[in-house]
Amino acid sequence: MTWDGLLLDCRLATLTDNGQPYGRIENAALGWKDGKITFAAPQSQLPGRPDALAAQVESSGNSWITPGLIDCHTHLVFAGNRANEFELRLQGVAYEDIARAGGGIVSTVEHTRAASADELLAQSLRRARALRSDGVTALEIKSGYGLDFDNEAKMLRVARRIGAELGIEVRTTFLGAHAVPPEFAGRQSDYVDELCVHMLPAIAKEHLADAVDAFCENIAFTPSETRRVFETARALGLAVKLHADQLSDLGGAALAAEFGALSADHLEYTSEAGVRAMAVAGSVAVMLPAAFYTLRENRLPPLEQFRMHGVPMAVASDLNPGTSPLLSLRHAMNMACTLFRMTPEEALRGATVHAARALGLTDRGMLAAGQRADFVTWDVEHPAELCYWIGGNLARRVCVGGREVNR
Ligand code: DI6
Ligand code: FE
Repeated sequence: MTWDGLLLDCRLATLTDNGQPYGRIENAALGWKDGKITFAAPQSQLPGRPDALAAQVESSGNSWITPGLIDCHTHLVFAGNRANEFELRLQGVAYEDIARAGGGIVSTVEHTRAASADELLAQSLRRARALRSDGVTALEIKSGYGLDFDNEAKMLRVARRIGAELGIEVRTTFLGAHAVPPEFAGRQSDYVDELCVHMLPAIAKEHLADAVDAFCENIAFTPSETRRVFETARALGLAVKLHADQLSDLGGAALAAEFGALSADHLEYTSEAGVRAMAVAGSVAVMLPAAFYTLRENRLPPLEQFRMHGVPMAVASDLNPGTSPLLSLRHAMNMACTLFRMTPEEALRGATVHAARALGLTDRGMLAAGQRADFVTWDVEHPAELCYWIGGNLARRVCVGGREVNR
């Protein structure tokens, strides 16, 4: 039983429920083989001499090590950007007026449709690299700026290529129900037909998406349209998740729960009934504080109720060109603490073990034997620093399956 690698002299934030803050183990060792963790425990419990146990043995110099960070909600594949709208909004132009003048999501749709797959990949890779450089080893990427089959498929294929190119895990989500494309203007229900009758079955047939999402909101799709999308997804055997209750309470959280959603995301306006329904369904509540920040919202998601009812909370970047041009998951964790009053430990669980659950992944998010050897060595003296420092780059070494990916 020779392991591929063994790190000695570690401080592990395992995020397991071992009774210690952060699932901490000091004076620890971390071993792996074939991409999976074989040992994550006190060094004194190693079953032999280090050099007899592993092909490569190294001291981490008492570094803190966490599971690889997982960004469970991004829209990072898109072309162009909306810095011009940022300037307009700062001059007092309303978001709705920008959208009416052909800006907003529709302007990103135009740019994304016009871009070749290679251009889209080049632009999106830069953002994915930024996330990876500060500790992200797995991420979700949504479509939703193509809004016809060919362009949605192009986005999802580009998303998968990002994973292959960067050596990280990418989970894809079909978000055809993000906005109504210009060619269906004024015919929203025809577009929902198109989604359910043609696009979703074709996406499923080509195995392009791991899950299906919708933007359920007054300015987007109604609860009954969302229900149709979810029923179609269920019939095709695809998991669902939902942009729910971000700007108003349409009962999105409860609707997601009714379909056994992996997660419901945003949730600023979620009622206690919605929270209870999520608890029963086991759906994860994904906090997206950077969108809250960018839109200068003031209604906080019901965190105390999530805690009380035992709904696991994740934290994600929501990286998108309109409401969250954020290139750091760690920065989202900082905002989750400062704006939403999550504890640093909750935020770190939210970007590891709970984020994994929001993606339906059970083989990562913790440092424990049998989990994937996705881990990050950090330049910090305490894990709370991962949420405390704003900006900068604290990840020293980002490893996926035991292999360093950010050299
Ligand atoms: N919620 C949002 O806030 C964004 N999409 C979504 O579903 C906005 C995306 C954009 O403006 O491009
Ligand atoms: Fe989003």
